[in-house]
Amino acid sequence: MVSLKQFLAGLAFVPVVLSHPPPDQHSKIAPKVIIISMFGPEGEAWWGIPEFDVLAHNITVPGLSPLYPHVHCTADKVICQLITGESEINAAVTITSLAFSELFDLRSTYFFVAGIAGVNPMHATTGSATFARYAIQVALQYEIDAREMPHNFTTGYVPQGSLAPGQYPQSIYGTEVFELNNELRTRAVGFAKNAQLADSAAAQTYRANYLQNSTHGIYQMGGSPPSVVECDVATSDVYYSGDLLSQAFDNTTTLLTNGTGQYCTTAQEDNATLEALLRAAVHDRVDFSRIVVMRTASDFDRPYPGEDAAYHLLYADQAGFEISIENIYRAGIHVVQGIVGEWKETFSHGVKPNNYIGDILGTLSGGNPNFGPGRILALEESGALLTKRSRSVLSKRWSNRL
Ligand SMILES: *[C@@H]1O[C@H](CO)[C@@H](O)[C@H](O)[C@H]1NC(C)=O
Ligand SMILES: *[C@@H]1O[C@H](CO)[C@@H](O)[C@H](O)[C@H]1NC(C)=O
Ligand SMILES: *[C@@H]1O[C@H](CO)[C@@H](O)[C@H](O)[C@H]1NC(C)=O
Ligand SMILES: *[C@@H]1O[C@H](CO)[C@@H](O)[C@H](O)[C@H]1NC(C)=O
Ligand SMILES: *[C@@H]1O[C@H](CO)[C@@H](O)[C@H](O)[C@H]1NC(C)=O
Ligand SMILES: *[C@H]1O[C@H](CO)[C@@H](O)[C@H](O)[C@H]1NC(C)=O
Repeated sequence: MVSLKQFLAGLAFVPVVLSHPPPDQHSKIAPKVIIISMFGPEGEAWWGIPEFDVLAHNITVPGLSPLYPHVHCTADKVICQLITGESEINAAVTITSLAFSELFDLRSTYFFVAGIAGVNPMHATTGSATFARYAIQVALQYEIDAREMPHNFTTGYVPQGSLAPGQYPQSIYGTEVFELNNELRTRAVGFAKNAQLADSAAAQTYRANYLQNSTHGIYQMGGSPPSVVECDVATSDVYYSGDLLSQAFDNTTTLLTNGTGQYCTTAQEDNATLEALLRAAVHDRVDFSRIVVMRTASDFDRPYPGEDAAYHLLYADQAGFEISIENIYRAGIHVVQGIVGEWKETFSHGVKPNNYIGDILGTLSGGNPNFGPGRILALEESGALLTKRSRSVLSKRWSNRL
C-alpha cells in the first residue's frame, strides 16, 4: 500500500536526469530567443525586417505542422521563430515536438509567444500590445446551448464537475490556468513601451463607438489609442464573441485565478503552448521562468453599446487586423532586442520570478499555486489520486455520459 505522500512524491518533480548527455550536446542549436507565431501573417511580421533575418536557416523539425514544417533561425542561430498552426491541438503538438527535439538545447532559451487576439474593451483596444501573467482555458467546461438552459443560469457554461455557473470546478484537467514569471513580464513591458505603436484612421473610427454611451464609461480603454497593457489571455478553440460569452469567460477567469487574473485578450493557443513547455520543463529541457506571452489586439470580443453581436463579429470592419500584425513587430522587436542586448548581464542568468509559476497542479515546484484548490485537492480532482471522493466524482462524470 502506497501512502498519499509516497504517491505524490512519485507523481511529479521528475529529477533532472542528465546521466547520458548526448555526445553532440555542444553542437545543438541553443537560441537566446524563440518567437512563437501561430499563423502565417503573425510569422511574416518578422520577415524582411532590418534588425535580423530569421529566414537565414530553415530547420525541419519532425512533428511540426505540415503547413509550417520549419524552425527559422538567424545565421548565428541566436534568434529563431516558428509557426505552430492555429488552435490548441496545433500549438500543443508543435511546441511538444520542438521542446523534445534533439536538434535543440533550449534550457536557456526565452520563449516569446507573439500573436494577435480579441480584446476586452474594458482593458485595452485594437492595436494594443498586451502581456499576460495568466493564461486561462476558459471553455474547458460543460456547455448547454443557452436556449436550453435553466431560467436562473447566467450562461450555458458550467465548470466541470459543478452544478451551476460560477461554482468552482470539481474536476480538474491540469491545463485550466498557467501563471508566468511576473518579473520577466515587467521587463518585457518595459522594453515594449519604447515602441511607437501603429494605428489607423479606420481603427480609430470603429473604436470611438465604444465611448459613445456614457453609461459605458467602462469601455474607456476600448475607445482610447493603443498602448502597452499588462493583462491576461483566455484560450479557447471556440472563437467566441458577444457581451454574454465575454462576461461568462471574464467570470471564469476571475473564478479560476481566485480573483487575481484580469480577463483581457482571447486567443486559441496559449494554454496549449504553455502545457507543452511545462511538460518539457519537468524534464529540464526548458526553463518555465523564461516565457513571455504578448498578444496584440486585432478585434473586440464584444459589440459596442447598441451594436448587434452577430453584425460585430461577422460584418463590421473593425480595422484592427493590420495594426495588430504591425504591432507584433513594433512592440515585439524591443522585447527580442532587449533580451539579446542584455544577455550577458541579465538574461543569461534568468530573471528570478517573484510569484508562483506553473500550472494549477503545482507540478513544477511542488508548491501551492496562488489560485486553484491547492495541489493535493487538484490532483485528487484530476483523478490522479483515486481517493473515495474523486472516485465518486469520476463515476458521476462518466455515468452522466452513458
Ligand atoms: C526559408 O523559408 C522561407 C519561407 O518559408 C523562405 O522564404 C526562405 O527563402 C527560406 N530560406 C532558405 C535559406 O532557404
Ligand atoms: C436555480 O433554480 C433551481 C430551482 O428552480 C435551484 O435548485 C438552483 O439552486 C438555482 N440555481 C441557481 C444557480 O440559482
Ligand atoms: C446606453 O446604454 C444603456 C445601457 O445599456 C441603454 O439602455 C441605452 O439605450 C444606451 N443609449 C444609447 C443612446 O445607446
Ligand atoms: C458574471 O458574474 C456576475 C457577478 O456574479 C453576474 O452578475 C453575471 O450575470 C455573470 N455573467 C454571466 C454571463 O455569466
Ligand atoms: C481558490 O478558490 C477556491 C474556490 O473558492 C478555493 O477552494 C481555493 O482554496 C482558493 N485557492 C486559493 C489558493 O486561494
Ligand atoms: C492559459 O494560459 C494563460 C496564460 O497565458 C492563463 O492566464 C490561463 O489561465 C490559462 N488557461 C488555462 C485554461 O489553462
